[in-house]
Amino acid sequence: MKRIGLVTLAAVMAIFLLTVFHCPGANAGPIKLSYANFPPAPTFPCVQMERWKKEVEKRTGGKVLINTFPGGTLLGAKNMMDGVIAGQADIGCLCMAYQPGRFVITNATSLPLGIPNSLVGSLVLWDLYKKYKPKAFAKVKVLTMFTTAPSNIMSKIPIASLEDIKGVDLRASGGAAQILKAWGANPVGMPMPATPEALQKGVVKGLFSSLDVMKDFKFAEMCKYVTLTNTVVYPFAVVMNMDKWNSLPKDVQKVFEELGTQQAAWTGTYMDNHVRKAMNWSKRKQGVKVIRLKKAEKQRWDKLLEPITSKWIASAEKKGLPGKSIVQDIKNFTAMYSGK
Ligand code: 3IO
Repeated sequence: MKRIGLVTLAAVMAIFLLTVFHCPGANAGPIKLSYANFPPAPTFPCVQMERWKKEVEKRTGGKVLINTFPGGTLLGAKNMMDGVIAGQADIGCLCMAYQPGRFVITNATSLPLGIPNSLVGSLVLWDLYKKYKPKAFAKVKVLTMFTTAPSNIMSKIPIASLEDIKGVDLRASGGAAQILKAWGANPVGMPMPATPEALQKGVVKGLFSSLDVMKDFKFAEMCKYVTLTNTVVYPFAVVMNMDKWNSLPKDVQKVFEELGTQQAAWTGTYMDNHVRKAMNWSKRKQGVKVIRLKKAEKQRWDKLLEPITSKWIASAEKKGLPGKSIVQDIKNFTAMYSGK
């Protein structure tokens, strides 16, 4: 009798343990997802990441927990896409300008087409992605996209004319680098997190990007001049490992899907406000001088950008892409979201 009781007890315990540890859903904890980002925590790609994390955790009622990795601690600027595809991180945020040949369609938002701010840029980019579903993203689930505010020149030396900018080493990537080249500067390509050291060592005399970085990377301490050009944005994507995405319950997928457009708009609005704050701080606390190009000078600068878009269309069509309609769509979406 005693032996049968022990055997029964052991069997009951075995069934209990199997149920607890092998039946997903019965007693499974929250779904944990890692989210990698390349720049430091205080910068806008990471600020939007923390906001997305908070929204997801709230909207799923704690069913999903997001573990964030800012500052390139899990994946860096250039291996973000491949790292997410390989599953080294579940989610990753990347700047498409760092691999211009890889993200041809979405990088067309970096053509000089007059995107006026980050909110409009982000909505335009997200619509462009949804319309064309570029092959470059076939292996991942795209959660959202957004752009920076338009780029301006931040430099250690004052730049007020084409003569001033000629041959000057300035850091920029992707489409923004093409703009600098057209103006006669010497564009030096590198991801944003490498820029503080390049400025410190004097490898570059400045950079061409959105002005949030004057404060968030403290560039105002080294770059005492800002030449306003408000030309071209940098496009970003947040991508998720496809198998991980497919493993998510339907209700969680729905929360992520609903956040796509909302997150693009939130990030755009955050960026536009933050650029204003960063410039107020730069002027008041860092004595940064803002240079506005004289009207005739601005016309010379604009003129040099004219061939860029038609050249891009020709090269896109050569690759079998509908270059002309991509550009037209960016213009139309921009007019629509600018209220024109
Ligand atoms: C950017 C990248 C990382 C952190 C803050 C940032 N603000 C603007 C950018 C745009 C960008 O990727 C670049 O390289 O200029």
